[in-house]
Amino acid sequence: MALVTRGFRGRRPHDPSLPPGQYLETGFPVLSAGPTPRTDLSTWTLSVTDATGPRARWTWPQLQALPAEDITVDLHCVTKWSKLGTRWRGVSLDVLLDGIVTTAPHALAHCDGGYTTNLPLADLRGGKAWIAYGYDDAPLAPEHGGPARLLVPHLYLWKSAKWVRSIELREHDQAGFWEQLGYHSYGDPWREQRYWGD
Ligand SMILES: Nc1nc2c(c(=O)[nH]1)N[C@H]1C(S)=C(S)[C@@H](COP(=O)(O)O)O[C@H]1N2
Ligand SMILES: [Mo]
Repeated sequence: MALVTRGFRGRRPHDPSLPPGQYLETGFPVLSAGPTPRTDLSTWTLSVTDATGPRARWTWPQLQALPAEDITVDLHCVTKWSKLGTRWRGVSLDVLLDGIVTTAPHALAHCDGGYTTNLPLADLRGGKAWIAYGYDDAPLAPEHGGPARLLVPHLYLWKSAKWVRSIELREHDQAGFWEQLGYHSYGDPWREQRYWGD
């Protein structure tokens, strides 16, 4: 019996909550392409724009006044770590996009510091994406994107733009920072869409 047990050691079944090629991370690594920007909350705004200009804009107090949700989700980074059951607080993009009529099928998120990432607008809707400003019952730390970041947990974590300041609605797709450098345009961790051609 002991021999049989030993034979299976080290071949534990793959955790079904881990996408292919991912390993479990218990810390919370910080991955930033540049320095952490600091923005004064008194001048901070979040905007939705399109080709015609600004469509909606919220100051920090206005964002705080919108209905918020507590979200528990798994994070999957393209560098292969996944962190399960992370707890966030934020406003659903459904709330922010409510009433904005557009034919634009694409979105490009813009951040303090210049980082960008592109997503189909449909992936920001339907209860799949948030502007998150809380993590683990505390304000979101600056290194993790505070005061507020995009949280799109069904895609690789590079799509969850930290320090997000505007969502541009676009008729034509435009590759963001990592997407221009060879990372996949969509980035579904369950289909292992890491790089161009995956
Ligand atoms: N503005 C901005 N957002 C960003 C990044 C960045 O460099 N700048 N890095 C992305 C990448 S590659 C990852 S994996 C996650 C990391 O989030 P974390 O630092 O909170 O773990 O943020 C994403 N959002
Ligand atoms: Mo990443």
